[in-house]
Amino acid sequence: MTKTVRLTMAQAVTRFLSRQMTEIDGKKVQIFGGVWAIFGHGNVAGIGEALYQVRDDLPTFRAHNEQAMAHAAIAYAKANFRRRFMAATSSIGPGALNMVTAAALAHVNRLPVLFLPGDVFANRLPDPVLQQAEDFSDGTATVNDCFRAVSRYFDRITRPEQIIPALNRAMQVLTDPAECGPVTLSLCQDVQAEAYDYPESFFAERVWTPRRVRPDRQELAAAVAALKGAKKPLVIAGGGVLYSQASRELAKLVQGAGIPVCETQGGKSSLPDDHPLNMAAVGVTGTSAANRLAEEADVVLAVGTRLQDFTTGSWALFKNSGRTIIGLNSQPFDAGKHWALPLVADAAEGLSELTAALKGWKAPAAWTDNALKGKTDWQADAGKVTASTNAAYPSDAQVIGAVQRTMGASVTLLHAAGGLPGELHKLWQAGAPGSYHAEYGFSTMGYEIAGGLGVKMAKPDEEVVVMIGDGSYLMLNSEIATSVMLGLKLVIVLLDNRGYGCINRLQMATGGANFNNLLKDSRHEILPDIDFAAHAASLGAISEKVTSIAGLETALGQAKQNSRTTVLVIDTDPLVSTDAGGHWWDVAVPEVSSRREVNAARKKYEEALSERQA
Ligand SMILES: Cc1ncc(C[n+]2csc(CCOP(=O)(O)OP(=O)(O)O)c2C)c(N)n1
Ligand SMILES: [Mg+2]
Repeated sequence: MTKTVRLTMAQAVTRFLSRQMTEIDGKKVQIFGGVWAIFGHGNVAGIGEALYQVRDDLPTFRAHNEQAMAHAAIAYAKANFRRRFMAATSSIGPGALNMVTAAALAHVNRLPVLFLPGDVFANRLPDPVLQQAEDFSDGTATVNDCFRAVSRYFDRITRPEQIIPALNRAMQVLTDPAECGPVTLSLCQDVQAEAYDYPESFFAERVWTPRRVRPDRQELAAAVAALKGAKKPLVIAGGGVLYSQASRELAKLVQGAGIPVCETQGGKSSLPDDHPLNMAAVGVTGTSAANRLAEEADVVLAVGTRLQDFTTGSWALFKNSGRTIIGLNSQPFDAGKHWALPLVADAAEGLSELTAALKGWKAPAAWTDNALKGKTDWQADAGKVTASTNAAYPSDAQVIGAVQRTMGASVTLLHAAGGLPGELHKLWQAGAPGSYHAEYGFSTMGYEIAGGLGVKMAKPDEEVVVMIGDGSYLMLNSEIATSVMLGLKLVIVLLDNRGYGCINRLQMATGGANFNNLLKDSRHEILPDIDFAAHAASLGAISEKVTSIAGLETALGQAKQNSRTTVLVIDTDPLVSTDAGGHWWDVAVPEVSSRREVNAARKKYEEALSERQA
């Protein structure tokens, strides 16, 4: 007879989660690093009580905002190269929906996270319960259906035994490199508390190791033939290189064949910035070194990238009309994009097999030498814009220079939205794989601080530096208090340009009037003068407003010594961004307007559109 144990559905969930394992560097560890939770009536009695039962095996962390706690969970998974992840549980209604944006963030970035929002009563007897939205025509609809569009797997648990196949499926999705993304198990409040005789075997320890798919023979042969015929080959390294931890295999291939590499936002730090063949950032926020090559490349080996518009310059960057793209990706959806020759495989496996098959083949030396020279030219340009200054309002690039000089390349640098992603993509000199943590798939304002917290949980011994604009800071800063509470130190550099600087610049570039972006251009009775240092101090951080680049460097030196989260605030110039490098980006400009500036921008826009090769 099957041995069973009588547990509530919620108790079964937490017990199951605590027994899922993985292996890192030959050591067995829990695959769930913990559960983030904010309780309400939809989860406190069910999941809340069940988390208490396992608190010594599976830690629970409390946050101040459900979106932020999900950000922390997602960043934790990314910093662990998807090898370990977390769950996040909320009440029903607003608590649950606060996590929907984060679910989309994880979906876009292909990152694993388990959402456990509470849901309405499956028995429907007390309806409508507090925070229940009633659908007039569909009795099965609840607000948690919003998660469907942004989950790789969504399920609503309306009977306690449904959790058995649902958690099996959840683990498959969370650990599959191709399918990987958010899983939402929407847990009806009454069912969380219902008991069932679960088979003991359901709670057996399981060890999940990442699947490394090897290439199909025909696809490999086609890719090798294309590369061997290349005169101007280029590798684009995307986030998949990091997720697969394939940096060594990438270096081996490109060093052997003399192929220059460029990196997407997600793929930056695949090779260290000082690797001679690393042309660094590609695309809209790319370096001149990378973009020059991208324009001419005849064979583009795109590894682990979604080929998002920032990478392809909205498909106007790759100008060689005879070009072939090889899509090396674990996900066929990505591998075959834009008529690429698909090479469906794990990045490390695919790169190794390409290296073996290309043995002895080298790209024309003139192409490789040209790349090396382009890199030197770019480094000279980058050095100019990041140099120190006495200006009252330094540029983002000058602040980046100060952070780089003081903190070095051994820190993990995190950012997500505003003007910083573009500047950091070009200018940050990354060190080890994963030391550059950009959330630029969804570019979610407010990811930064909570994301930094998740990274620090994954890498407690490393210095985690968060760079953030005033807009992002004001959108979501509450987890500064959590970082202090948990003793997880962050160094946060806040660039205050008094508004949405990058969108203001985009508005001007598309012919718009300065309107509703910078605070001064927005409807106001009193122009805000926000004391960010005082705000951060009120949340428990050490904080300081610095007035110069030199002052920032001194304060950063001190921040390294601090054991508590430190927030350094500096006023910056909202109008300046780095001209060097870069590429056109498709942002639709109005076809008719009464504004002369818009009409001029539209003309330029139409010219740029004609460059696109769809
Ligand atoms: C949640 C969210 N809302 C809106 C946007 C669009 N957006 C991108 S950057 C930006 C302004 C960011 O301001 P700030 O953080 O101060 O950075 P800055 O542009 O000034 O460098 C806005 C509104 C976004 N990316 N995310
Ligand atoms: Mg700003």
